[in-house]
Amino acid sequence: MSVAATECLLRMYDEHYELEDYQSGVPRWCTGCGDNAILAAVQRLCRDEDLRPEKTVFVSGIGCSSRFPHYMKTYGFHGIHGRALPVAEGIKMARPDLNVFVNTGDGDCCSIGAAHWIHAVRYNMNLTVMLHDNQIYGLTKMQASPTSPRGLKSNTTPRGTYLDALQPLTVTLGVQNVSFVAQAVDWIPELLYEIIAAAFRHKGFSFVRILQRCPEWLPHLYEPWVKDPQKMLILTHERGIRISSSLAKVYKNQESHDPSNLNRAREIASLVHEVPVGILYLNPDIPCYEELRNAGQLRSSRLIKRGLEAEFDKFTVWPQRTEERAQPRD
Ligand SMILES: Cc1ncc(C[n+]2csc(CCOP(=O)(O)OP(=O)(O)O)c2C)c(N)n1
Ligand code: SF4
Ligand SMILES: [Mg+2]
Repeated sequence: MSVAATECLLRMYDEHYELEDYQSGVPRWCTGCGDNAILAAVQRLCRDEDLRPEKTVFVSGIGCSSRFPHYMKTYGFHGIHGRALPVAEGIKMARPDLNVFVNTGDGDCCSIGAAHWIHAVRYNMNLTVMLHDNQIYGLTKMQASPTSPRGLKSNTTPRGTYLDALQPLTVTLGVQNVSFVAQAVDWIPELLYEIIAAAFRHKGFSFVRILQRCPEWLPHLYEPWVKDPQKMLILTHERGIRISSSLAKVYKNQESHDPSNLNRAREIASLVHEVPVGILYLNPDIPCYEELRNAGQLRSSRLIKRGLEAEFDKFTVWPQRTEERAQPRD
């Protein structure tokens, strides 16, 4: 065998990864927590896409769901509550070549991090964002979040919440430059995987809201939809996702939805009793901010040094030359 062929085979071997190559530690989530299903789907996706671990970053804020980066054998940043998105944007700006994923909770994204969320949609950077929506603050032991249903009793709302829940899908669909919005549920692994995979393949800010069960604090929250498949509305389309025939026999309530139809996407996002699952909206033509700004231009150490020196020079007060000072005045 020629040297070139051997090298080629070695490279192929090197660049093929197994599930174990992405698995790190033993997740500390409760038994039955939907975060486990999301982790399994993401590890499969990394394996199937052969993502190089050293070229992949998971960024999170604070919360149960935000422990996600600890369980991925890639780069990771378990950040500050509400700040996952700006950190991820900074990483993408400096290193547009990396695969950047964000895992954020409903408190993390829709409460303390809400301003970052809105602007991140508008900036449309190429990130894959998973909103783990258990409709509660899980880590801090059951406080109401903006997505909690009206009337929910919690530690901070002992008489029940007074307001209707904020709807992450309709909010995201209302922001300028929105380019990808989908919804998944942790209890249909096949679609969870397909939807996260489509989000990853989309170039732009891919926002996936995942209905995530928290058996510890809200064990019955999603029960009506888990128990009755007819309450789910599966969105299928050649430009969206397709479902297997075996799944189609169980989830018969389907709609062929063209994800380029923004108005229909908004109507679907506003449905009250049915839970839509699939891709609501997709627009591949929105430019990514990192490309508009030529991100990554300061990556080489030589260029970084030159850039820093140019910045510092702006503030330098040059000392007068000795000979100029020595000149007697007339
Ligand atoms: C600045 C700041 N404020 C508040 C907290 C306390 N805190 C930690 S996690 C959390 C909410 C987590 O809820 P969510 O984002 O929904 O994640 P989950 O635990 O449900 O996955 C809060 C309020 C904090 N760590 N930092
Ligand atoms: S408290 Fe809820 S969200 Fe947190 S790990 Fe347990 S089940 Fe999951
Ligand atoms: Mg939560």
